[in-house]
Amino acid sequence: MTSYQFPGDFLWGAATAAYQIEGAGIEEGRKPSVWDTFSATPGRVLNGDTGAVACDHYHRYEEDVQLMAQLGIKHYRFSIAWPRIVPDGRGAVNEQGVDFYKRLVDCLRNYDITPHATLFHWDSPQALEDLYGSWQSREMAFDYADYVTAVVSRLGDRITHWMTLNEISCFTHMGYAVDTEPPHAPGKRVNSVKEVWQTSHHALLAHGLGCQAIRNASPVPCSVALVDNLAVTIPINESPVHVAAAKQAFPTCGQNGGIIFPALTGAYSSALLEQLGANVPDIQEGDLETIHQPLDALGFNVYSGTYVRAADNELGYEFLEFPKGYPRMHMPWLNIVPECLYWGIRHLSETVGRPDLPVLITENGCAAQDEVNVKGEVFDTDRIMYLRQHLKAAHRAITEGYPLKGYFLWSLMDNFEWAWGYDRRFGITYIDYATQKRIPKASFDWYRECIQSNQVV
Ligand code: GCO
Repeated sequence: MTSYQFPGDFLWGAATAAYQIEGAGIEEGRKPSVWDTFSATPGRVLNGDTGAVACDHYHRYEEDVQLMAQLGIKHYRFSIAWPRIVPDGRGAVNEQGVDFYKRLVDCLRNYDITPHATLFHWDSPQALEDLYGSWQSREMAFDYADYVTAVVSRLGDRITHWMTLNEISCFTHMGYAVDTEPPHAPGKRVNSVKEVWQTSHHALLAHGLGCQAIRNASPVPCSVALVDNLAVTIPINESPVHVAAAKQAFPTCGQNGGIIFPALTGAYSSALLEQLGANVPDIQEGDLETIHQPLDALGFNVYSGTYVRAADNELGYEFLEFPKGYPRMHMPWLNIVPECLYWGIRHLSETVGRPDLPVLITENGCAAQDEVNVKGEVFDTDRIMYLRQHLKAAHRAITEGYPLKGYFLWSLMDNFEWAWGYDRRFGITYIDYATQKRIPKASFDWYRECIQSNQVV
């Protein structure tokens, strides 16, 4: 019998992000982010939903921290909203915004829950979009670093686990797409593939400068991580030829070669550079050194993967389409491929070449079509199925010696799912948005049980 027992020091947590849960859009000095503008623009977000109220976490954080305590997590990943701290993007600091995070973190610590703060989860100040087009400008990286200094010098006595940026590919490549409608803020279409890669290059620079800013501003030693949603290539079966094909395909899958490679190795992958040709972004002297900062961990957000097989072609591999009817959760891209978690970690070690770097799963979870039954309960057995399979893949990674140290479930509660608004629920706690009532789902109880027994149940 296999027991899916985890190591004694494994970190169990849950994750959220500011714009998705806080609400209080214009309160206490906060000014609009690009997501406020984007969601207020007709046709951008499903049903015209916005994050103006969201889960009203800004006012209900104590109740939400109690929920975390009930769940038994000892680690909580949340994000800090740049437009709360530096409402104009640069310049004056809004101390009232800082105070909110002081209250939140003090409350977490009262319950013995360690805060892990993401410094940027997509809600950049609208003022900087108006000033210079956000990530289109190199200046964004420097303004970000100043904002980071403002945060860490004020909260560094309370927070020692920092994450710089969340999913660079999403807020750059999905926000400025060239030939498809950008589904994410700022929703601006640029003219060339090169310009898109320029936005992610600026974000990488922000990450590098941000790491330096954190270490300079922190009053105590702290841990610094990047959070990336690397695209995971999965061998159609684990015979050596397909494993080799999955490794070969990894740098050109998604944006891997131009994001995770420079961040963790100091160079864009040569396979990607070759593919991009004239569309390689402008890289100034010293940029790659700045981007390639020492990290204490890599945060890995993982939901799905792409199957690959060995092929008799120039590349030696081919990406496989999902067949019609492949099982998926409640998003078009959420194909159920639980091995993605294992293979992503293995690629970080073997393909990117960083077996030394501790990995935290900073997001894993799924949307389901949750319904509250007549007894007021939510039986999301589909979500439990999804999560259980992914935790088994996590267990496999640890058993084989890969440096996986913790897991943050996405998400603690239903929230504003970006362009999908409130239509898609990723929480293990149901939110009744009309009343703001929190209803723990069956998956909440399941996860509590896993945490308590330190194994997959
Ligand atoms: C991320 C996303 C989250 C999403 C989640 C589900 O960091 O991956 O930004 O905020 O809500 O991934 O799509």
